[in-house]
Amino acid sequence: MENSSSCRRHTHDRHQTVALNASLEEWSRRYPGQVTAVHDFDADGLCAAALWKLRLGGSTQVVTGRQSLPNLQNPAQLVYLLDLSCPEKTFPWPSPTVVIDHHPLPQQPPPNTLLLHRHDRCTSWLTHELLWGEADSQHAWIAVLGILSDLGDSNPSQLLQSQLQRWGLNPLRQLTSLVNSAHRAAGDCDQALLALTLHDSPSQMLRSEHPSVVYLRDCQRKVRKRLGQAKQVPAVKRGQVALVQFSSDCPIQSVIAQIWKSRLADHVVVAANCRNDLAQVQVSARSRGSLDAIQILGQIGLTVRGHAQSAGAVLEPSEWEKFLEKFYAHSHKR
Ligand SMILES: [Mn+2]
Repeated sequence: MENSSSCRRHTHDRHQTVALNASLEEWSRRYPGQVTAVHDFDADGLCAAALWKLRLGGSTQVVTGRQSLPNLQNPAQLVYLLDLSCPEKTFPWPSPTVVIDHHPLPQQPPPNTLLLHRHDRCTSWLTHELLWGEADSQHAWIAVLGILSDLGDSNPSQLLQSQLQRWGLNPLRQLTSLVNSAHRAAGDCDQALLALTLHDSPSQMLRSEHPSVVYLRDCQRKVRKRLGQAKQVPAVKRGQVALVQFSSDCPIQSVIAQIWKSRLADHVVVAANCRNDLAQVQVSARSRGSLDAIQILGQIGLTVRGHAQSAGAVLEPSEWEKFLEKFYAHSHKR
């Protein structure tokens, strides 16, 4: 094992992309063997994986829960970790690892890790820049689906604006929803990855009758039905927190949180999906303006991870019950 000084970190410098590119090239030369990508399940993670696969052609593995990284059966010579943060101290595989990501950095990254990090990008955008160059490539539309999913349509990104002009907002939005429907329906995310790598343009993918796209449309119908049910549930407001609690077999809590966030400017929205099928509670928190969801929820005993305005957690039902007690107790003090 190499010591932690072999971990190279590039962030916040002036020529970020150039520096990141140079280190990636160096690492690719140093480890010319098989590559594997371990990636997130949402549109950003899937689009990053598609851009990676189109460029490097290795095997991919989606992580279905964000709680832990998988044990790889046959670790490649070089592993890429896409859109999944970088863990503290170790990976569950021995291989050197390239992390392409935009989440907060760990205090102590594992040894032999190359961190390609920018907090002002999403992962699909950064992956496109690193593997396909800064100009729009033929696959730029794939990167843009990740931007729409993670950063929205008003980000000043050149890449986003030029692709919006070329394809229009609606088709790109429809595809973003289609790609996200795989995990929201608790379905097979590899179908979304396959669909992204098989089609040459947004219009081609939208019109496609390929089984992967047909599958995604089925997922989308299921998600719409479940969302229609969960949208009926009212929010309970206490202090600065608005709680929406429901039970669904589809992990749609982030969509519900997003919907409520747009209605409630002065509250941290907590959407909690009591997954009876998994015996866990999946929590998604969203906030606007200067409201720091991580901090505000921390004060009432709910630890969520992620960004200040977009965070989440998975709890055991007993932990959730404890939080509910604090949530209601907290309100009496006000
Ligand atoms: Mn992301």
